[in-house]
Amino acid sequence: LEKFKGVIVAMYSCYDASGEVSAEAARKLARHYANIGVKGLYVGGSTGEGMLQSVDERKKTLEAVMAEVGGEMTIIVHVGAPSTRDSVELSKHAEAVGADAISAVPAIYYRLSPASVERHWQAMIDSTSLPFIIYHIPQTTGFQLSTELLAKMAKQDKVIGVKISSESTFELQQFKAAGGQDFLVLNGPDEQFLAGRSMGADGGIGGTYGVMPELFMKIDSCFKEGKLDEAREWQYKVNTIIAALLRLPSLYGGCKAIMRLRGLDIGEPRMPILPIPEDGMAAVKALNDAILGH
Ligand code: NGF
Repeated sequence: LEKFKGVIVAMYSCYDASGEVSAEAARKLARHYANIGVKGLYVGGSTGEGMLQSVDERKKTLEAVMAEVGGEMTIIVHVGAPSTRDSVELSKHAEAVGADAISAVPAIYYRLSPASVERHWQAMIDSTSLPFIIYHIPQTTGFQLSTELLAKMAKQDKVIGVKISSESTFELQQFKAAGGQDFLVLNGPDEQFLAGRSMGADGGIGGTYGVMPELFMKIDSCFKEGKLDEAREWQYKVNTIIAALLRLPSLYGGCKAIMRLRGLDIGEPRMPILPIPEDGMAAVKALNDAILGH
């Protein structure tokens, strides 16, 4: 399970100037992270706008990533979709192209019972031989995963962990305990990376990592070496940046604008997620300078 621990970047969506998925941009972005020494990528999650893309677009993005860094980085694919049918298709595709694991949120829009969510996840799990990572993000899905359901799912060898994007380190610790031995817990809120690690998370998956992976890798290495004061200092610096990113018209629009300033044009976010307007670019430039200054 070592390959799933540490800093995993939730990859941004990659579009061309007309807003179509760009395999070329996805390859360049994946290569950029591989060159920095990032361990893995989470493809098609919240940050990757998987829910705003068609099944074919999601496949195209993953194929580009695998062609560029497959075998070199750990690739976790978010296959969650509103329907079980699409999620299963994406799961099978992830296995066919050689991804390392699949992961999914509960089905969205309908208010589903725990039994329904369990069947939804189980269909994906049964459709491949890949490891499965539960994605818990109740603030967007509305589904509150119980420790009972988590423990039940975790009894299967294929269910190796949970990515927890709720903001409670108590819940994180309870999930870790409920998952049993060797069950992975991956921290979701980037603002709490160090807090999550301190409460038992084996690593993290995050959307702001993409503009400052080195800083999260620094926090992680300080934590592993027991340098907690230093780790906290880095987390404080990171949090100042995240707070500014969250003040922009959109977080992903801001992150993508930062990547563009660095010569990596991966397009704008897809509507309804807003791009950064021209008069917001001064703030983005200042943020980019602040990140590069660390
Ligand atoms: O988007 C949220 C919702 N959280 C993300 C992350 O948990 C989602 C987090 O990086 C993710 O990794 C993915 O699937 O792409 C935040 O954007 C960050 O902490 C800033 O608040 O809360």
